[in-house]
Amino acid sequence: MKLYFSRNPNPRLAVAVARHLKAEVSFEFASPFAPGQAERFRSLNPSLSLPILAWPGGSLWEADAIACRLSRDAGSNFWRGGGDEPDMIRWLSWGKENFVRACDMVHFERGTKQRYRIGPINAAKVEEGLEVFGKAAAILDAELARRRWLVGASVSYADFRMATFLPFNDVAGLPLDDYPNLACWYRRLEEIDAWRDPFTGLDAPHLPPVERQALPAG
Ligand SMILES: N[C@@H](CCC(=O)N[C@@H](CS)C(=O)NCC(=O)O)C(=O)O
Repeated sequence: MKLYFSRNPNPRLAVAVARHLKAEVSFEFASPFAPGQAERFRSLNPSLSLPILAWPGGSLWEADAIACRLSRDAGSNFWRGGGDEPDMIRWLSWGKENFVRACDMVHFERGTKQRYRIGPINAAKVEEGLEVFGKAAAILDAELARRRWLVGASVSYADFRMATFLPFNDVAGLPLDDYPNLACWYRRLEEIDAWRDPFTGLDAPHLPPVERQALPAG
């Protein structure tokens, strides 16, 4: 199987999962939105977004689905099964609507839009994102005061998914350190090689830089 990826947040997440699980996949950098590339990828994912997992005669897109597939293939409980599965699904579902969405909103304005020169930062959108972030981060911080990981006693896909945008916080500037338990949890994640540097040894161009003046102050 082949995992098509870029260095952007959701494909980064899928690469980190594959590496954490030591999945039997090959990795190929892709750029389906680049001129001339769409036709090659449309049959693999009609929306053209990454990550995409492909094999002769089939494909799967969406980082969550790919994580589920790779975890099953590896015989791992990284994607929780059994009694822990509802708890994991709870965090995936809540995260997408709350914490991950908030991180995405702010990162899109301060990161993606600036990298790809698709418009000035919309301050109202950043404010809105920071407000959602504040509420969600407080909930996670209280939860992580009582536990090291979101589900059970070891890291799971719920932790990786929740953290999708945090490796990009140099440009997003989310106030993670205002939430000490959350910040501690993220430091624990960064101790995992596959999370900290999923792209080691892979051939993939770096993301376009964000101009200094677009970075959050401080
Ligand atoms: N819901 C999708 C989101 C996928 C997505 O938004 N992918 C973006 C990167 S974060 C993309 O394909 N960007 C073009 C690229 O990276 O070349 C998932 O979880 O996989």
